[in-house]
Amino acid sequence: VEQHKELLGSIGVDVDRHAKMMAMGLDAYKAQFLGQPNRPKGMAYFDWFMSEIQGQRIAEINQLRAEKKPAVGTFCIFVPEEIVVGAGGACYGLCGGSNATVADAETELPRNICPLIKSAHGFKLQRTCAYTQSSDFIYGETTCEAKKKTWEILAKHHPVHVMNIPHMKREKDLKMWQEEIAEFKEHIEQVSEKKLSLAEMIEGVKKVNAKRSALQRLDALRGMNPDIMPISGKDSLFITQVGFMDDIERYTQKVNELCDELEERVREGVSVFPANTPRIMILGTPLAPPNWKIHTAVESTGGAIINEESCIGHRYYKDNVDVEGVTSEDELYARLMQRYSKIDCACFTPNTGRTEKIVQMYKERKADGVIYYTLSFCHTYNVEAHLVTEALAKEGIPCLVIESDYSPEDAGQIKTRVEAFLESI
Ligand code: BJ8
Repeated sequence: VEQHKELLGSIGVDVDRHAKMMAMGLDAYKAQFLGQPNRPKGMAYFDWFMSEIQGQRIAEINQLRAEKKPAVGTFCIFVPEEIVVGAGGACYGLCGGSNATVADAETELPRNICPLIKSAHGFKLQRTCAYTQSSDFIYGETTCEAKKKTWEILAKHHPVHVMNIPHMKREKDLKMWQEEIAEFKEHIEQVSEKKLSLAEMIEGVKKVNAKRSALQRLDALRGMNPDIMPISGKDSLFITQVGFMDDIERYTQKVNELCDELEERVREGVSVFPANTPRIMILGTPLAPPNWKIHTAVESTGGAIINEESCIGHRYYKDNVDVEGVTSEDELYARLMQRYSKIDCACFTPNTGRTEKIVQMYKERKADGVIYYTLSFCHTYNVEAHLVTEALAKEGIPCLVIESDYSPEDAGQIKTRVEAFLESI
C-alpha cells in the first residue's frame, strides 16, 4: 500500500485512515490465517493478494479505467458481471465487512439496519475503501428494504446505478428482469463510451463461467469427501472472497492450480483436520471480508466448515450461463436472466427452492450439522430461518441459528455456543 499512496490519494482515499485500517486488517489476517496447520502451498498466492488487496489490485483497476474500461463496484451477486467483463472492465465487491466504519454510517443511516449496509456506507463516508473510490459507479439493486433505500443516500456521495430485481419469479417478473439486464448493458456502454458487441459479451460469459467452474471444483474438493478435507473452511472462504476482487483470469488460473494441489492431497490422503472432525455447512447471509468470525469460531473449537450456502459461497458459483447457440443480444439477455433467476436469495417469495437445495447439499456432502448465520436486522434471512429450520428438523439435521453483527463483543459467546453445538452432534 505504501508504494501506492500517491494513487490512493489521487482517487480520494483518506490515505492515513486507510493505512491504519489496512494495518488492522492485515494483523487480523495474520492472526487468523497464517498459523493454520499444513496449509496448501497454493495459499501463498492468496496471502500475497491480501498484502496487495488495496495496493497493486487498485493500481490494476485504475489502469483499466485509464483505458476507458468500466470499473463497477457491487454489494450483490445479481450484478450481470459478464457484461462488465465483456467490456474488458472489472466488476468487484466493495468493502462492507468491517465494524470500523459503522459509527460513521450511523450519522446518515439508522442504527437498527444490517451491518453490511452500514459498513459499506461508512466506507464511502470515510473514503477508506480504495475499491469504492476506484469505481465508475456502484451497482445497486432492489433486494432488501434497507439496501434499496440506502442507494438514494449513497447517491449523494457516489454515482449509483440501480437495477430493479423483482421479488417474485413469475413470467412478467422475469420479462422485466431481462429488460433490466439490457438496460445495464446500455449503462456500461455509456460509462465506457463504446458499443459492446454480442461476441464481446459472450467472451465475458466464458470468462465468468470459467471462474465459477474453478470455484465449483474447489467446493467439491473441500466438501465432497467425508474422510479427507484437504483445505480449511477459513482458507476456502478467503479464496472465495478474493474472487470478488481479483483479476478474473489470473484468479481462475490460481484457483485451478490450487485445486490441482488439493486433488493430489486427496489422492495421498492429506487432510488438514483430524479424522471424525464434525463437518459443518454455513447457511445464510454474505460473509464480506474481514468477517471471518463464524469460521474462526468453528475451526478453533474442533469443527470444519465444508461449504457456505451464502452469496460469498455456493449461491455465487453454483450456476454457469449457457451460451450454446446464442445468436442475438436478446437471446443472451434471456440466458443471463435464466441463470441469475436461479439465485435463491431470501428476498424472493416464495423461496422454497432454497430449502430443498440445502437438504440436498447436506446429504451429498454427508455433513454433520449446519449453522444458519444471519446478519442482525437482515429481515429476509432471519424470517426465512423459520421455514428452513423446520425443514431441517424434519430431516433430523442438527442446526444452530446465530444472528450477529460485526462487533467483536459476541465472539466469546458465539464460540461457547458453537462449542456446545459441536459437542452435541
Ligand atoms: S443475492 S443475499 S448479495 S441481496 S444487505 S439482504 S444481509 S439486510 S446482502 Fe444479498 Fe444479493 Fe440477496 Fe445475496 Fe440481508 Fe443485509 Fe439486505 Fe443483505
